[in-house]
Amino acid sequence: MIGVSTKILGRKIIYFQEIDSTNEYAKRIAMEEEEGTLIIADVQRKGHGRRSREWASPRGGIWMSVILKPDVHPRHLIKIVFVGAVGVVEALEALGVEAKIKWPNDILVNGKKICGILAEGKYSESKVDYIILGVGLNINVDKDALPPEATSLKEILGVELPLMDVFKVLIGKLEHWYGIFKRQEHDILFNRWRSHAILNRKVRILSEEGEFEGIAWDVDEDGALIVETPDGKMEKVIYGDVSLRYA
Ligand code: BT5
Repeated sequence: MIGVSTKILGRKIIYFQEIDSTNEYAKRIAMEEEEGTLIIADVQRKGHGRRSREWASPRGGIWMSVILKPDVHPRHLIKIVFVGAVGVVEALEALGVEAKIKWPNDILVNGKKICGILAEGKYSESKVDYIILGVGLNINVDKDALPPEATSLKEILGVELPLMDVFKVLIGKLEHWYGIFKRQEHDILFNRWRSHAILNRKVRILSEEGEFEGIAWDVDEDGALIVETPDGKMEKVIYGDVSLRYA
């Protein structure tokens, strides 16, 4: 039994030593489960990111997904990834590690990715069935088990941390920011996000429609990235199948 002090997140915890993917499992059971049910595994055999990109999930990380059922209009669901990002950054801050958010879903320390967030939902035009907030955080993971552009808390701190301690801090922060989201205090969420995000930077956006360069200035109230192109036009880039590189 894992003792947690959160009220919603993790009120039911389903733990696996090994699983295909906690997000996939969460999607399979989401309709029958109450809000807050959390799936966590020591190892994922088929952890994934956006567009089925592989997510390395060996022993030593937190690989978890939480089922959420907010009573909000589906257009707000995009903001769940911002809840995840701010929660993770604050959890790392509580452990003495300064992290930055790279829009839309990467958390970096010293320019290297320590965490990825994946929100996947089921909803109609007017109603949310569920949204799964998936978080993959590298804690005691050895460097050689990760892609070269990744890092872990172990690499940064030089010591291993008890996974359970990090987990408890993390879900406390996620619950706090999920409460703010549910109360529709979106300004508070975005302002906090901005204070940790890498903005005012030259970026290159890659999407299926092509590539363009510009300066990332801000996010709008829907979480779209506002990029100024070299001819002075402001383009809005929507979280989806895009990737962003710092130019
Ligand atoms: C993400 O995707 O960053 C979201 C990853 C979400 C993982 C969690 S773990 C629990 C839950 N269950 C799942 O199956 N998924 C979620 P994306 O933006 O598409 O980035 C993927 C890219 O990150 C890969 O192509 C690699 O370059 C890099 N990568 C893969 N594994 C990594 C790791 N462990 N740490 C850092 N970077 C990694």
